[in-house]
Amino acid sequence: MRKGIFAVREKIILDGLWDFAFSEENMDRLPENFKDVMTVPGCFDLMEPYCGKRGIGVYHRKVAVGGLVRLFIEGTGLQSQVWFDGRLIGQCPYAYMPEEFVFDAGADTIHELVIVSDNRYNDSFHPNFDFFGYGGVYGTVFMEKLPELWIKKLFITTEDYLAGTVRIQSELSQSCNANAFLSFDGKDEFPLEFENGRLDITIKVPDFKLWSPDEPNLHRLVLRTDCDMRQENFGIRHVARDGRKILLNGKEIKLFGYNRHESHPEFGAATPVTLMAADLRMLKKQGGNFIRGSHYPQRRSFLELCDTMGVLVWEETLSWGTEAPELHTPEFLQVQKEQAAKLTEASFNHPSIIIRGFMNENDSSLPETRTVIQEIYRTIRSIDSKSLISFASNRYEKDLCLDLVDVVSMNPYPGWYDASYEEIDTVDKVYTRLKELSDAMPADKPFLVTEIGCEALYGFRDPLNARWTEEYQSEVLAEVCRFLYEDNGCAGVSIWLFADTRSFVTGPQIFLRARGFNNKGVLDEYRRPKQAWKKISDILEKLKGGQES
Ligand code: ADA
Repeated sequence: MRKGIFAVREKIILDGLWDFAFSEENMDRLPENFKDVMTVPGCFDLMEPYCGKRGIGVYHRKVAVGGLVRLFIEGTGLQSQVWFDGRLIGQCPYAYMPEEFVFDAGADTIHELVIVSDNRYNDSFHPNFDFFGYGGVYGTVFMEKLPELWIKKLFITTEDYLAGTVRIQSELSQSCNANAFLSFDGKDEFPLEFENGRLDITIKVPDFKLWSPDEPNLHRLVLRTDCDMRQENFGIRHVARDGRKILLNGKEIKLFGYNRHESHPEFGAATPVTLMAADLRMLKKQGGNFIRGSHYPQRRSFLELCDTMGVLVWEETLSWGTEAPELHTPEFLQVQKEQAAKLTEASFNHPSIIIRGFMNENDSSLPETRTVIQEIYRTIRSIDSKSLISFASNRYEKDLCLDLVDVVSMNPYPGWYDASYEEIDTVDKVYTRLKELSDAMPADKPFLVTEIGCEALYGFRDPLNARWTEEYQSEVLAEVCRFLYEDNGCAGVSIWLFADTRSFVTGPQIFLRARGFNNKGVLDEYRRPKQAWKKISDILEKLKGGQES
């Protein structure tokens, strides 16, 4: 046991002002002159004179670096290319997906880094998606200088939460033997050995504490070799299912929270970390514990906040309402599998992620969809042996794929998409429909209502309490809470939607989306609470009072 001097990787933060050029046409080659500047992170299509335009935004900056480097990009949209000194380094094919590139940056001097962000729709981001497709660089960008032999992978899994043991899987960049040292929370180091570039051990964390939403205790692991060091925060926690229940650390937990888009009218998908933190603080203060990260990879900074603040997360791949024949093509499956694998690896060590999701509202009422779901499930499971896996369905009783996943998740909209000429409102249908749906679902799996809600325009109050009023939304969501907290075999609800979110601004669906926003937020897009926010807060407060007494 000893303590040593660490070889810390030199990190170069690349956020800030970049040169910028834009074209609505394809480009034959990268521009040589940049007449404009743009901030990173940032969405160029929210900045004049590019507001709402679709085309190619080229970001350029100089960087003083040399040797082997790792470039990290926290997410871009809708797809991007990365160039270094005029050489194509790699692609960011999927919006929101964090990407990393390892390459030789050459001599230690000034180099040119370019991110080409194309915000035109593509095969994995269609114009009918009910959330705006932003261009630009959504999150932080940095480079790290790597030693020749570097620690490539570091996965930490809770093995036994009662004993505080974790499995550590690590890989070096080369298949060789190497001495290593491991320490937890700055305490004594343990000597270890990589054999043929790999390490796979199970070890007890000294003085361990469990992670949970109420007590989000994190541990810090440092793994170092003679020439490299990696540090990771992790939490010791156990997620399981027992019949209809979700268990966290052996105890039943009911999930309550919201679907949340990484979106703000002025920042688009490049929301500042302060806004993310403010959102999560509102959720926690209300009494919620769960966010469904709809409908794409979450920013690493968001997951770090959830780990630290104690919020449970469903993370999912990018896709929205895919139907046959696209759903059954080998290309679509390949893209989903690639996304699922990348995402599972990228967010592996975040204790906040308890459910890994994929393919929102695909047509799972078709028998041919079974293989698609099976293959994506297997892809995730081959990397992550512990998390619960699910997809959110809008096929309800007709779904043919529910036996293939760990958690059954449904997006019903009683009270909204069931309008009739006879009634101003259908609030009375909400509880009964949810009960009916719950009763029809398999008894041996947790059942989640992953979406439910209705549109309300901020500030619109009306004595008729009709659809689009704050009053109507408030009444519907009160019924949803009643359903969740009465014993109906429902393990959790994520209300659609946390905050109003920019959606279609073109196309035939704009008539469904007043102002070009999905207005089902319980907060508006600037996070101003609608009536329902207070109503839900009061309900949760009362329940808490009831539990304590
Ligand atoms: C679906 C979809 C959401 C949103 C919602 C709505 O359930 O998953 O992204 O479009 O409907 O508001 O209609």
